[in-house]
Amino acid sequence: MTNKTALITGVTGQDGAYLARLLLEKGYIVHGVKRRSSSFNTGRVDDIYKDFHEPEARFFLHFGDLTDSTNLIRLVQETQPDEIYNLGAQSHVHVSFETPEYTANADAVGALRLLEAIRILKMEDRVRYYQASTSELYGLVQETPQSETTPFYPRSPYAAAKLYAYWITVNYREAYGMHASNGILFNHESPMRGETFVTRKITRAVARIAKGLQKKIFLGNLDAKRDWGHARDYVEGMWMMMQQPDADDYVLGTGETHSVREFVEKAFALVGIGVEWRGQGVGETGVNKETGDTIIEVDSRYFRPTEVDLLLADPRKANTKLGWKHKVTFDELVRDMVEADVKALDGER
Ligand code: NDP
Ligand code: GDR
Repeated sequence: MTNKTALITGVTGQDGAYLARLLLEKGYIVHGVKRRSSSFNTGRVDDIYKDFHEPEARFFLHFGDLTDSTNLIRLVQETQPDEIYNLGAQSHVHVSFETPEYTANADAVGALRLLEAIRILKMEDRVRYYQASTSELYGLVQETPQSETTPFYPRSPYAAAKLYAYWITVNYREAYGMHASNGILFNHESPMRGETFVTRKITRAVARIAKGLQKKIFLGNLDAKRDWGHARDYVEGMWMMMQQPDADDYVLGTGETHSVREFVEKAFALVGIGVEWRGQGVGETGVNKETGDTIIEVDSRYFRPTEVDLLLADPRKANTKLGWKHKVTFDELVRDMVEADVKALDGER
C-alpha cells in the first residue's frame, strides 16, 4: 500500500473513473477535477465517492476546468500531488470539427496550463505528470503498425490540439527535467464508454434493437479500422509509466485491428441477430438476416471531413520496458459491452 496522492483531470470520464478505482485500490489519496454542470456528471464515480466528512474518505472531488489557469494552480497547490494524470479533454474527434477553438483551448493549452502550474509552484522535482496522448496523432498513417517512432500526421482539430499537448510535455521534460510522460493510447472502450463513441453507440443500439425498443441505428464509415482494447487494462499502463525511474513516451494498444463493420457484426451476433449488408457507401444498409428488417443505415452525417482509416499499434516498447500487455481480447470487449447494455435495459424495466 502506498501513501501517495494523485490528482486526476477528467475523473468523471471513462478513463478517469477506471484510474480512480485503480489508484484507490493501491492506497492512494485521489483528488479529481470535475466541471460544473447543470445536471449530474459524476455518474461514473458516484459509487466510489464517500462524503468528505467521513474519516475514511480518500477520494475528493474539486470543481475545475482546464481552461482556467488560476483554478489549476490552486488545485495543484492545495492537493500537493505526487502524480498528476491529465485525462481531461474535449475527446470527441467529430465534435472537434464543430468546436475547434474550444478543443484547442482545453486539450492543447490545458496541458500547458497544468505543466505551468507545476513550474510556477516550483514542484517540478517532486511531481510526476501523465499526458493522455492518442493514436489519433498518427492520423494519415505514415507506417503500419504505429510505434513511438512513427511520424505524426493529425487529421482533426482534436488531433492537432493533442499534438501540441504531446510536444509541450516532451519539451517540459527536456527543458526543466520534469518527470513528464506521454501515453500514446490506441482506442480503449468499456461499458463506461461515452454513448456517442462508435463502440458504445453500437452496443447500446444492439441491446435496444434486440429488445424491440429501437428499429435501427445510423452509422458513418463502416470500414474505418481501429485497434480496440479495454479501458481497465490501459489505466494500469498509465500507472506503470508513472512508476518508472525516468519519464518516457509509450504506445499502448493490442496489436490487432478490426473494422467498425466487424464490431457491428460481432455485437449483433451476441444477441442472436445475423447481419446481411446491401449496397455501398452512404445509404448502405444492414439487414436482419432472419426478419429482413433494416437495422443499420449508413448516414453521411456521421462521416468526418478528414478520416483516420487504419490504426494498428506496435506496443512492444510498453511490453518490454513496462511489462504491460493488454489482457482483454477484442471478442471479450464486445461481449462485456453488449452484456452490460442488455443488463442495463433489464434494470431499467
Ligand atoms: P471522456 O470523454 O470519457 O472523458 C473526458 C473527461 O474530460 C471528462 O471527465 C470531461 O468532463 C473532462 N473534460 C472535458 N473538457 C474539460 C475541461 N475543459 N476541463 C476539465 N475537464 C474537462 O474521455 P476518455 O476517458 O475516453 O479519455 C480520457 C483522455 O484520454 C482524454 O484526454 C482523451 O482525449 C484521451 N484518449 C482517449 C482514448 C480512448 O480511446 N478512450 C485514446 C487515447 C487518448 P465531463 O464529464 O464533465 O464531460
Ligand atoms: P475515434 O473514436 O474517432 O477513433 O476517437 P470513435 O469511436 O468516435 O470513432 C471510431 C471510428 O468509427 C467511425 N464511425 C463512427 N464514429 C462515431 N463516433 N459515430 C458513428 O456513428 C460512426 N460511424 C462510423 C469513425 O468515423 C471512426 O473512424 C477515439 C476517442 O476516444 C479519442 O479521444 C481518442 O483519442 C481516440 O479514440 C484514440
